[in-house]
Amino acid sequence: MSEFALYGYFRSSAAFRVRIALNLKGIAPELRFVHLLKDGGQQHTAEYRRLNPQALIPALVHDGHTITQSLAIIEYLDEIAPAPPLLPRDALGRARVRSIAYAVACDIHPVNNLRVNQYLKAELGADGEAQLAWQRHWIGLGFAALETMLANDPATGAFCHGDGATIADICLIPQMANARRVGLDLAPYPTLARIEAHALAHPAFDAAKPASQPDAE
Ligand SMILES: N[C@@H](CCC(=O)N[C@@H](CS)C(=O)NCC(=O)O)C(=O)O
Repeated sequence: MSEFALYGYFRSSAAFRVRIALNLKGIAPELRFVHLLKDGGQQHTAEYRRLNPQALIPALVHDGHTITQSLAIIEYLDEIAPAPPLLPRDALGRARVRSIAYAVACDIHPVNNLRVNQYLKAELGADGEAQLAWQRHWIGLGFAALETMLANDPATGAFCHGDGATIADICLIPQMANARRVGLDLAPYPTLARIEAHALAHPAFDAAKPASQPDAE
């Protein structure tokens, strides 16, 4: 029998992505908690760095093999457990879904990460409000583009691409949670908000929410 262990933190949106994918696939991993703030950040311990030299979560261990990077983990899960599929069958559909997912995972999320905020504070003197303004700026810029991409495309359905959940939704919904946490006004993004409401009605998304995790504070 396969064994999975997920290293995560309730508030991490990258771990949130992997939790959604695991739930959609019906895989219940052992949960191992890495507190990103306690003890100077448990992601920096030598023990965790042996798993992920990037000192970032999530990491998934499957039968002794460690995988890092949420999208690599999610595509791996999609390959070993193909139902339900998290990518469309057609090449153009897959490209569209990846464009949406990467807009979040490669362009919005990295500049708002904890270590970026810590650098802004320690090296550039940005206080709490300045950090929030930074995050709202970069999320808003990315969301404006995503709103245009999704609102004007007939391929958009109840989810980002048609009526089934894909990696686009898996990236978007955790980023919406981050946007709320930093107080971004979501009124300019009605399509994103509609997709979020639809996704969160799905048990796989709902159960993956930060507040529902055993390590939630
Ligand atoms: N591209 C990575 C991003 C991982 C990432 O940035 N994780 C954050 C939590 S959402 C983290 O571990 N931050 C710790 C830090 O910044 O020190 C992925 O998709 O897995």
